[in-house]
Amino acid sequence: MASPNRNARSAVVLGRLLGIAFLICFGTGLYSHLLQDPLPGMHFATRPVRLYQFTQGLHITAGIAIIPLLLAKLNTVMPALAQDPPVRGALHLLERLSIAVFVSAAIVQVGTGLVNTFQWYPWPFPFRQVHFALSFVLIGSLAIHIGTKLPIIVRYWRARDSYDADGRFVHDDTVGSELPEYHGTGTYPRGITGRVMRWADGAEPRRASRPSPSGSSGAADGRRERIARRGFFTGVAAATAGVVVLTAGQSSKLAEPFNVFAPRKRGLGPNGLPVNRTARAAGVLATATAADWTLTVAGPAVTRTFSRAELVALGTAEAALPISCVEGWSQMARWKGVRMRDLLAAVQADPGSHVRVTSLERHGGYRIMDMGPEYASDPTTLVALELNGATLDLDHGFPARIIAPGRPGVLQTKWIERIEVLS
Ligand SMILES: Nc1nc2c(c(=O)[nH]1)N[C@H]1C(S)=C(S)[C@@H](COP(=O)(O)O)O[C@H]1N2
Ligand SMILES: [Mo]
Repeated sequence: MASPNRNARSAVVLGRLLGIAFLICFGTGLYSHLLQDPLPGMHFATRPVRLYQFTQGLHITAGIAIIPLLLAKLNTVMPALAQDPPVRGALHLLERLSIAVFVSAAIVQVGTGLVNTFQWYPWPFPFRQVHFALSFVLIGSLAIHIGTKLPIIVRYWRARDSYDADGRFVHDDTVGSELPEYHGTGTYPRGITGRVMRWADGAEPRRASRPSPSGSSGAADGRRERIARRGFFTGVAAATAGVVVLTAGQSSKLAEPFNVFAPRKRGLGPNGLPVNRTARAAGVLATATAADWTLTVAGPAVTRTFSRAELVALGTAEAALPISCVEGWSQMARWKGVRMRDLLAAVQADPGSHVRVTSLERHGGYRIMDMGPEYASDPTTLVALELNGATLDLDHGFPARIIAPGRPGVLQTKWIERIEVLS
């Protein structure tokens, strides 16, 4: 009986799924990156307000699904990795190099990304920049890989061309570098003991299933092969669905009851919302609780300062907006405060301005945040003072924080002290 998964058709089926997952990750990742580092003149959608919750949830979920799919794919093509001779010409070298680059980049990308969702950054380099650069290495080597494998992909794209009437996998020896077929027990070409994978050679019949080594009937052999294949793919599907369902609860309410693996749980934390960095960790305990705290709003001509009591008197606007962290957790919340555009009007600035917000935090990448006019003028963009019906907790940004629609959590600046109109 042939191996259930060590054939070109299985490699193509898994490759398709991986290709989709990598493209989802690339697209949603690019979107997330540009939201945080926009190119000049870029404008972003502010509706639906949960847009980023959706795209980033997709990013993390597809990234997690890649893990079992990649393991299954590596298992499927394992014999080809140990092939002999290792290189059979220039095109083959390119093909093998692109796979080596792709697999190692994928392991680093998915591994560091996964660790990152647990808010753990144990490396000395800036995660986002490295993740961004590596994504182009990944997509580039993936494109080369797909290009060099195109004949096999086309040939085995549809199931009905890959199996004979008995359900046995059918080899096509016209395809040059395809996977060897499982062929009994013995030694790998490179001296690895195990099941022998023989390379298709001219002696084998074209477009015909191999005769059964056990001598059993084709139909019985085909049935066993089908059952084994089904077992393999059911296992892969269960593993993939398992990791997705057991973590998606951090960004989707639907999957919430099954959230076993994801680091953040809904509804836990002050004001019923998880905290990403506490006031203590941010070093703002003293400045955020100081009685003389004020918010400065600097317009092109007029600058005003507001005490918290003055803001509370103005702060009657409400909005339902999620915190959607780049690390994959999201949660909807009810906010109350002063509209950004009303504060801009108070200093005679155009509501369609670029705005820079500064936090009380002295260090780190969250200290300064810029927002474009699409956010500054949006009626749901608030300087928030209340969260879920109570005063904003110190860990959620007291005395005041920013909340805006459709933006990553990193841009929802806490413990703010200054709003500056840029243009
Ligand atoms: N000043 C400041 N603002 C910040 C942060 C921070 O560390 N410092 N963390 C950001 C991140 S990464 C997220 S996800 C949200 C989380 O808000 P929460 O802790 O109120 O849930 O706050 C954002 N605002
Ligand atoms: Mo975050």
